Parts: sequence; C-alpha cells; structure tokens
Amino acid sequence: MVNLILFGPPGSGKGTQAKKLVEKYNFFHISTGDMFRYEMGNNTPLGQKAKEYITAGNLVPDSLVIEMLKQRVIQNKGVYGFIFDGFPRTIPQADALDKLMNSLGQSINKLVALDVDDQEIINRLQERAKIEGRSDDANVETVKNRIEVYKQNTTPVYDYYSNFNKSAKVNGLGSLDEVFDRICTELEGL
Ligand code: B4P
Repeated sequence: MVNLILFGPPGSGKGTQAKKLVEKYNFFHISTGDMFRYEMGNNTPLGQKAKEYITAGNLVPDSLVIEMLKQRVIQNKGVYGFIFDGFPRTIPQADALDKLMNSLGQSINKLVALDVDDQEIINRLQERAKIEGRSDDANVETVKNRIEVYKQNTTPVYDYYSNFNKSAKVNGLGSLDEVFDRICTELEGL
C-alpha cells in the first residue's frame, strides 16, 4: 500500500493532479477542500461552521478537519492507497495523520509538493473564479491571505516530512501532463 500527500499552495494543481493520479494508480482520493465544499453545499452543521473560515481564506480549525478526515480514512481502510489532497495543512494535522496511519499499520510514503509562484497562483484562481464561482477565489485579497496562511502555517509540514526523507518538490509550472510526469517520476520505486 502506498500513501501519498499532494502538497502545495492554493491553486498549485493539487486537485487537478490528484484526479490524474487516481486514474493511473487507483489511489483513493481524499480532498478536505472537496469535503468541506460538499458540507457547505448541503448546509450541514459542519458546512455552516467551515464556511466563515473558507470564505475569509483562513484554515478551518484543526479539530473539525481531523475528525472529518479520520472518519473518511477509517471507512475506506481496505483501499490500495490514499492520496491526501490539501491535508495535512498544519503540524497538528500531520501528527494526527501519522498517528491514524500507525493505528492502521500503515504510514505516509511520500509528500510531493507542487512549486508555483504567487503571481501564477493569483492568475489561476482568478480564472477559476470565473468558471467555478468559488467564494474563496473571487477576491484577490482573500487569495493573498490564503497564500500567506500557506506560508505561515502549512509550509512547516513540508519540513516535518523532510525529517524522514519523505518530501520532494516538483515544478508546478507547465502543462498538466508535464507536471504529472514530474510527479510520477517521484513515485517511482515506492
Ligand atoms: P482546497 O480545496 O484544498 O483549495 P485549493 O488549495 O485552492 O485547491 P487546489 O490547489 O487543489 O486547486 P487546483 O490547483 O487543482 O481548500 C479550500 C479551502 O478549504 C482552504 O483555503 C481552507 O479554508 C479549507 N481547507 C481545506 N483543507 C483544509 C485543511 N486540511 N485544514 C484547514 N482548512 C482546510 O486548481 C487551481 C486552478 O489552477 C484550476 O483552475 C486548474 O485548472 C488550474 N491549474 C492546475 N494546474 C495547472 C497548470 N499546470 N497550468 C495552468 N493552470 C493549472
């Protein structure tokens, strides 16, 4: 079983590349962003709580994210491998994920980070705002806050897995296929 974290700033291509990885390797895809959008779309109590954070470009509190993630993993523990997209985004989330995987007799094999500069992120998310109308993409100040939150709270997760020689950075610029090939190269030999 291979378990992968797909990492990177907002709009770096995590969700886009996760779909391609699922097609090729049959991973079970868990996107905490997609899960929250589902909850918000259905106006559930969790969705209502998450909405104020997401709309402002802030992280949803760890306790809410971790509980939601745990349930999804445990419900699907027999799969070939998980691809975690947008999780973990903080050190407490990384700790919780490691403990959860340990309790299932598994571990994270690799973290692949997509490297994309701030201006490209802003351009991509402005384009996506026109197509998908996501509340957290439309306002440039909100996008800038998401980038700042990523730098402050989320980049330490890259170093956390570097300590175990599990982190790798790939260039996230270029065509979808070019980025995909770079990620696949990192997965060789796992
Ligand atoms: P996410 O859903 O994870 O949002 P994201 O980072 O914008 O998605 P992603 O990075 O996958 O988008 P993609 O590049 O595929 O999270 C949304 C919010 O939920 C967070 O801000 C937070 O509030 C909350 N949340 C989620 N998880 C959380 C957690 N663990 N803890 C706390 N809060 C959490 O797509 C971007 C665009 O770029 C697309 O339009 C795509 O077409 C385009 N694109 C992709 N690759 C490209 C390429 N190579 N070239 C050109 N364009 C490309």
